[in-house]
Amino acid sequence: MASSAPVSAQDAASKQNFAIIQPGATEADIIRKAANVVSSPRQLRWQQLELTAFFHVGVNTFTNREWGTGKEDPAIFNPTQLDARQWVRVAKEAGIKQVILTAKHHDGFCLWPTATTEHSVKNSPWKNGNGDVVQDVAEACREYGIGFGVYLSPWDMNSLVYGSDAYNDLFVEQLTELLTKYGRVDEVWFDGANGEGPNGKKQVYDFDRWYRHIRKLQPAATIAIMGPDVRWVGTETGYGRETEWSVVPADNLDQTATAANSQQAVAFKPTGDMRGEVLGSREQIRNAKGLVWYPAETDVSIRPGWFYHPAEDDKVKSPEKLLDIYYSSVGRNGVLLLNIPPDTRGLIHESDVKALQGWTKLRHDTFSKNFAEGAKVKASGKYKKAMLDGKYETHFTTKSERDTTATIELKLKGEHTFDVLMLQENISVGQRIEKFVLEYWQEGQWQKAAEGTTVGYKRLLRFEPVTASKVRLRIESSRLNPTISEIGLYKNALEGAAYSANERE
Ligand code: FUL
Repeated sequence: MASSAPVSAQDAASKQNFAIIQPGATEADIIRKAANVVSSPRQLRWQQLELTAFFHVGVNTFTNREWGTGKEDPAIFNPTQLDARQWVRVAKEAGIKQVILTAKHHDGFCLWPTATTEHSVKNSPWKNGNGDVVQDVAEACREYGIGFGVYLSPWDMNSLVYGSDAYNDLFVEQLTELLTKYGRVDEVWFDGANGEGPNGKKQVYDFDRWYRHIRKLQPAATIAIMGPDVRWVGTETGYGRETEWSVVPADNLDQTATAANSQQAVAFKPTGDMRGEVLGSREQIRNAKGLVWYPAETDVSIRPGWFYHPAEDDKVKSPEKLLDIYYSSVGRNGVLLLNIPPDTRGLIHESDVKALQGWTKLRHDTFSKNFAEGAKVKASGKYKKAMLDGKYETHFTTKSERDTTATIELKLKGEHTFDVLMLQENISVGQRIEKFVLEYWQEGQWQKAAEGTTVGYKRLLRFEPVTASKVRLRIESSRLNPTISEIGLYKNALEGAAYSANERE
């Protein structure tokens, strides 16, 4: 008996992570197209990581600054006990699945012995100039079985060719080194800063060329932020949007690349304001010329700054704050990118380790028991059991595409107290749900526990604790037949955490 709704081979082949809207398309056509845009395989892999980390380290660690000048003496980079295995182990123990190292920040200092400049670890006393932080981190990631990514700042305050075509060539050489010498690279992270170089000139970045180069050398890597695969959530607070669509308008889709029908091609360049309150509502896609799957990454630092500063040792975010951030990033259809900056010893500081351990315990204590497990499911649709089979790839859906609402009733195994709802849509089919309500049965009637708008890859909602043996999820609005891959009910390990924080600014 089939207990799942697999995506048929034909469906899978015809589904893409973009759609072109022809002039004259009706609103209904556009909504249907939006509901059928899906994540690319590399985007799906990335989304399923849920937790990723940044390691910001470099000359700023030693000058106690957030941004350097490009004039630093490489000799100041001199960690006494640098141990990348400790960084990766600490991250892995916190449930982090991929890390991104600042191979070069805006100051231009390279953490690997590059042939492109003298401004690198090869001219620092650390390991007598024979050290390579990129290699150390890449190897530790392989050893611990987690993903590895690089941050390479386009802005370079040190390079004398910055502001000329030669800089674009130099940047390609730096990418070549990073993407060919260290094994598999899973993410390349470009931020948007574009300041002046040493000669006062600004650079016109040749992003198209860089993207093509990355696709050629590491086709599975996601290109984030100033890149086509992953979007900045619009704030550095760790708080995503309550309504977060992964399908957003893109009016600059390259029609030629798209016509070639190749997922390898980079068919669009990110533009537009990423800070808006909602980015992919019906109103926003109504006049779009194209649509793309462009999911949100939520970056935040565990400390006030991105780099290590001793004065911030007692300002590390608490386990409770990190839990709130977890609900508001991973729980809002995003991937969390949590920065954990190594200190001047070259170690993750004890304060950060302690906070991460506390956070991990809170998540474990909350999510290890799903009160929906083993429930009897009543729903007007197909593959009801798929919602509780622990497999993301299988999902419940309604009987036909026209059924854009659904009621899913769960008779729990006994009475339980819970205050967290977890929902997942199958994003290999598309993101569709627009409005849902969770109700529980008490005193002979249905009472509202929580309500929400979008779901996407994962939605976590907190509410005042309720005690019940019967709940129902009503999907009130969806762009096409909705899917639910998994459903969960949990009791928050943190008392009094039943609030929905909104601290985007
Ligand atoms: C920003 C940079 O300017 C910060 O220093 C930091 O690297 C952050 C993640 O991206 O644009």
